[in-house]
Amino acid sequence: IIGGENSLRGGWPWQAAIRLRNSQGEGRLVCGATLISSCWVLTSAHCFKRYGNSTKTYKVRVGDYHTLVPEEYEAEYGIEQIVPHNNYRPSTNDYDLALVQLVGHSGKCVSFSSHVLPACLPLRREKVLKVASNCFITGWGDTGRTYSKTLQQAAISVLHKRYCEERYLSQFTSRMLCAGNTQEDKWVDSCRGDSGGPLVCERPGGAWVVYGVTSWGHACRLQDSPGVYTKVSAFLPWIKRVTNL
Ligand code: 4AZ
Repeated sequence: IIGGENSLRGGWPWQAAIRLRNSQGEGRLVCGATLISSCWVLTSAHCFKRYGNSTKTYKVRVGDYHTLVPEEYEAEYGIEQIVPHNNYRPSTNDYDLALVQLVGHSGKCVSFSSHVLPACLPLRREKVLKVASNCFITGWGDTGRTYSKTLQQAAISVLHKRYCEERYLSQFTSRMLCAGNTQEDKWVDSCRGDSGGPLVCERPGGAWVVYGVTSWGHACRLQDSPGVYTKVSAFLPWIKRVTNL
């Protein structure tokens, strides 16, 4: 996250991380993800481009804040199944969404706690610009110098789609959200390593809804190059079909 700040421990309890299983001890960060139920996380399909679709390659960590310090709420799960969207093609950014099922039994995988909870899904075709305010992106990705060891957060504005259409032309589709911060003095963006993680907003009433999944952009720090997020509200029938939620 560029232009962010340290989050509070437990402040974003649906934030998950997809990490490599078998590399030198720690297992490096591959992508962010969002817990949407006990056994499913939402992430972007392009997260599996580099290391492939084999479940054995990865693990999913929940409840984390500092990546190098073992913490009370943090836990890791194996992966039962990786389901990238069928229409995703690695050569474009459209349909950049995947569901990851965790290993568990009889519908229970992650145990929820104060620091580990799912985010709400949006309603079908829900318009984030109409209903939501107070939006944030979160992740352990590039801060401009290095990946962050602590979970970063940044307030971000969902922008009118025209803003991205003008800059990204036909690469920007109806299955994407455009977000950034247009203040001249403070540029906020997601970056390498944040992909797959959430763009959440608070609905009136207080529910936190995952409207976007961090997907792509021209750069992380260029003023005027907003970030592009997969629009979750365009994929609800698919999410329900795959997860049976
Ligand atoms: C990336 O390389 C990446 N600012 C993620 C998000 C954005 C750009 C690049 C959007 O994973």
